[in-house]
Amino acid sequence: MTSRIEKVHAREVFDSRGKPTVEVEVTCAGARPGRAIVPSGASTGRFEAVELRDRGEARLDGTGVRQAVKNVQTEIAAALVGCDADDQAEVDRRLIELDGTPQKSRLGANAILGTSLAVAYAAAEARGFAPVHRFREIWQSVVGPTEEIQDKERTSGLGRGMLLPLPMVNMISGGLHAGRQLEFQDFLILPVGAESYSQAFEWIVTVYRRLGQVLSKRGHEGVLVGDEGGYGPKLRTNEEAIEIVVEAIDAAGLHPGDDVSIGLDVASTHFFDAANNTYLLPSVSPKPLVAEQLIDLLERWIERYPIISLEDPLAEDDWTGWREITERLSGGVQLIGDDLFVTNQARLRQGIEQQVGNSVLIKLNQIGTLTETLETLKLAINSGYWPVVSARSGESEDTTIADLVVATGAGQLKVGSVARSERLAKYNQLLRLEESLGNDAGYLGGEIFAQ
Ligand code: 2PG
Ligand code: MG
Repeated sequence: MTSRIEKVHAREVFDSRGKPTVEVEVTCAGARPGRAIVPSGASTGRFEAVELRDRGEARLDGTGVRQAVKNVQTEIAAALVGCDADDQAEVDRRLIELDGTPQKSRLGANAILGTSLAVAYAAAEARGFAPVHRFREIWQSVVGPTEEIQDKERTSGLGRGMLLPLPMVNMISGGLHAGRQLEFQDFLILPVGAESYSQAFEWIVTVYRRLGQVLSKRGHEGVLVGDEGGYGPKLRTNEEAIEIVVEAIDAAGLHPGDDVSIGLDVASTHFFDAANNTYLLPSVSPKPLVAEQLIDLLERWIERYPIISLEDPLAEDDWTGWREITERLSGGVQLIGDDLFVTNQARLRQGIEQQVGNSVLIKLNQIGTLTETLETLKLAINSGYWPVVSARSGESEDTTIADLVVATGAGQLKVGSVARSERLAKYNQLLRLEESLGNDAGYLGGEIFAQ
């Protein structure tokens, strides 16, 4: 055994919203510790793995994670010390078994994920690997020696070699990330015409700057930002936000559609009235909308604006609405399930069987271990569903998703905007990887959507 786990340690640290979160350090014999920090969502899906917080305690309004930290230091450490950090699948299997609940609520998905990732980093340290190469090895072991990646038309080219991702970047924030100024959560851009990751990123930064100027010129706040660094202006309607982003793309000297397209995270679960099966969008209509009307509205916008990606256009429980939108729009638009699939293989499989969506957001902490995350990613690619690796709205200096998206060749990454260092930590790591990997990593960019 080259990477025997000697020590498992955890501490409470703080995320980009000043909320406590779990950091885990795992040390293999004779090596430096591997370390990971767990992210945290605000617009969480009901079916996500459970974040353990010290509810009921006065300290930090009950948001502390001391119990989760303690779980790592006691039960989890006892189960893992002596194990081989090179066997990620076995480590994750043990963690799942030790917890014993369907949503990892006993030990906490934060305790479990922090450990799972720190083990991967510890194995990298033990063998002197850069994290991206360790993640690559783990991905290959999930995919199998026979390269069980199937050539599905939509996802051909994904999941094989290493790839720098096409970034999907938040420009304007609404919903729960910006004090509910707008009902929709993210107004994003996808620099589909760029030829490399670094060019894509430069375009994004230019559009972001122009957007600030356009907002100020129109009399809006062009400086204040939401949880993910996107602007958080007080606009009247969701459509106004789209118009302003298009104007900013133009102002950057880029062509809306050919160079830079638009994506929306509708995050509709948060304005869905489950009792009546309706969507509450006061800025669009004083009367609640049924799914069909919301789809009509989105379809009109797709005709009017260069929108190529819609995330959670319908709520996490609205399978009927999801089926309808997939039937109507999946030919030309990426339909991403976030709250719907929660990186969960069983839910994604249900979606594939029912022909719901054509893309899945991949968030490590929605499911709680590295291996399960990669299993879901593999299922997506093999089923012709575009994977989009994603950060959470609460993040840290941890750069795991940057290394992971490159190592797996998943193709797309959603991190938030280009202001605020917990986001830039990832974008900058990608610049480093682009440089250090050179020809070992490709870039498909907007070609991903050519299939
Ligand atoms: C989302 C994410 C990231 P949160 O909904 O896609 O933008 O938000 O982490 O709050 O769930
Ligand atoms: Mg989302």
